[in-house]
Amino acid sequence: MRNKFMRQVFLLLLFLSLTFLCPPAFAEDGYNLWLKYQKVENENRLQEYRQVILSVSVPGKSQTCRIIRDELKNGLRGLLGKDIPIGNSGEAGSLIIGTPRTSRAIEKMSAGISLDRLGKEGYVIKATKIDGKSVLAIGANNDIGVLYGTFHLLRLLQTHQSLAHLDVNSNPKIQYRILNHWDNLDGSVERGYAGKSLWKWDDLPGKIDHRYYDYARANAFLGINGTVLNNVNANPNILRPEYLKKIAALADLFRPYGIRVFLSANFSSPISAQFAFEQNRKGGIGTLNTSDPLNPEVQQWWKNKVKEIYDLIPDFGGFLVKANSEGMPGPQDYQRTHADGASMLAEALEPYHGIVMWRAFVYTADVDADRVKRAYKEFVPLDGKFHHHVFVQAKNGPLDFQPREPVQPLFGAMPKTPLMLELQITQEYLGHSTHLVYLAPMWKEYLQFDTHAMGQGSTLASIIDGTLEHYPMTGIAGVTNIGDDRNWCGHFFAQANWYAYGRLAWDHSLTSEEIADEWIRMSISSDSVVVRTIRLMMMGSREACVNYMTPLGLHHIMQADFHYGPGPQHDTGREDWRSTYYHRADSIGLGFDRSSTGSNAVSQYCSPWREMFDNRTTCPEEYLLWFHHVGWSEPLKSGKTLWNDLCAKYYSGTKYVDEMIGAWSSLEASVDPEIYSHVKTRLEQQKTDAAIWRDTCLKYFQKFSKKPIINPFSNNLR
Ligand code: GCV
Repeated sequence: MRNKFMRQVFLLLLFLSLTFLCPPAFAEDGYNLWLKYQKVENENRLQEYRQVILSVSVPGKSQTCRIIRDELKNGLRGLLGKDIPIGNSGEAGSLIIGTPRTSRAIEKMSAGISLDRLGKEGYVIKATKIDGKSVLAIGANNDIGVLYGTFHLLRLLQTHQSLAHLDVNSNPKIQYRILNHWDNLDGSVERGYAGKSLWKWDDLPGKIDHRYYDYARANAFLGINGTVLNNVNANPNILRPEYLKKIAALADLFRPYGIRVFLSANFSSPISAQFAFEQNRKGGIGTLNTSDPLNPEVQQWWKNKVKEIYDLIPDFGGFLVKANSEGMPGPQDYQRTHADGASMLAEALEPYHGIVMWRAFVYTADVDADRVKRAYKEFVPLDGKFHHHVFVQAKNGPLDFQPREPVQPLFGAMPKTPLMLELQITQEYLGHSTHLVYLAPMWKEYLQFDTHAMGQGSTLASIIDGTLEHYPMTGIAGVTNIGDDRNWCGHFFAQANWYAYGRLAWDHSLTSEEIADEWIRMSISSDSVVVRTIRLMMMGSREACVNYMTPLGLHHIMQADFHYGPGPQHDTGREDWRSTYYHRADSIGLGFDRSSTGSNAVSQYCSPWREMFDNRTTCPEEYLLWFHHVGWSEPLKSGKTLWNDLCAKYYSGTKYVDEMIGAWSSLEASVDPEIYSHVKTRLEQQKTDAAIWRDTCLKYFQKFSKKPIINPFSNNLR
């Protein structure tokens, strides 16, 4: 009896110790993003790392240095499976990390290599000898560069790269690498599909959610150095003193991670609520009855507000503004130009080195009958008229973050105004957080697009990184997909898009495949079959999405407002929000004629694109129905008629989703079970949705083409 009891106690103790002392190696809910620091499975690599990293020296007293020490302590313990001594003084260590000011060893190393060209944020990582001792050194001019270098090293370890002969020199290609949150003050997120806003306004500034630190770590890992906290459809209350205190608490927290805080500002902020009420319009938070940018009282109001902000947040980044767009107020309400409005704000910010990011997402109907021409027509005449602290921030395409659109022709057409590229990480038009769509290939398509603005080689990347037109400041913005869901992004694979945005913002020359590999290895597994299978799934996923939603240049044929499912027949009343306005299906054919005999949107592009887009036979087929109204029976490059090719594209899109399901299923035994079933469930929904897209669109267009729907993969006629 006693023995039985003792055995039970022993078993219970064993169970408790196994459960609590050795938690499962991989209990995966997606929270840890790319900061998992799993123990290196490859035994040879593990031994190499253990031999190279015997001890670490990170001298320096700043908060950033403390963060580096903590991150390394955690990271190395996880990756190397043991504690590595980490010192904060002296030079003893086989891994030495610092600036010439904090570390004599780094100072000595920097005598041999110049750190000057690394600027404020760059770093070197070098296997070298200092005082005759072999060391691995991470050096930079500033602590923040050192933090970025440390994360680079942690990425190398997490992806099992060799440290032998390491000689890395890294510098961001773009200066402002910013996230745009479309988060509202009530906690909702416009176009957010991952829960509510991260920012718990009611709790701030007193209560700091630990998640803010992890947000900062994840972003610093990527080199993201700015965050716009609130929606561009800005609530003026964000500039009230009580909110500024909350924002200052976040700014203090983000600062040591190199992240500056920016705010979306409502152009009507200076207007009093009472006046607005009397005028039956939306009010501001001021005392004035105008927000005319040329009015001295308005100018002074902004100067005062800016001073108030900088008193609380000395490194405040500046304002993002959506003006005279989708009902937002702006300078045109007073017959002033976008340049007048942006420059007035920039003047207020200039003494503090703040900037204005003025959005070019405008489409006032009376500018042109064709919506996609409007931003160009409004902004190009203003080139050279903006204050030098203003960016014009433009979306990648001229319409609105469609699965595919041609490049926004503003890029290359405003050489005197720094243009900031706005990408959308959240999948507003690409299946929200239900569809697996890896966006890096899409972003690369834009970045590599040769605008020919200054002859061959004038890529979009060279415009936004300033090498082509020598912009004095350069920037990129990504509308985030982050919310308070436990896994941050809703779909586990949507984390890859946040990751890819950050990596491309730092270095747009990275390939989509390289970025996918890094992400898979850090987030899922380093097993070569797993990596290859998932990389293949990811790489074709965006093209598949284009094919099952909007192939051959179709656009904006989704459900009104929700923008999730198909709505080729949708009619919201306003002409340029109707699907039929964009696809123009009729008995003759399909597509919007934007050629020189149509709306002439082609004229906004540089030669030779202008001529190529204009000509039905030279227009790249991925943009065919964007630029041309094509007859149902006209032949395409495939040899098929437009109608048959359209059917084939829709079917190939849905087939790809089937293939992704097959590929993912083959990995069931190799990936974490929670991740496996989370993704599997979403892929099944994607399959259903893709088929709905295909069938709804083809059946709708069939009413015009009067031709049978052909599935080229089964030869069924429908
Ligand atoms: C923030 C599209 C979206 C809107 C968004 C707008 C913009 O129209 O549907 O939700 O508003 O773009 O970028 O300003």
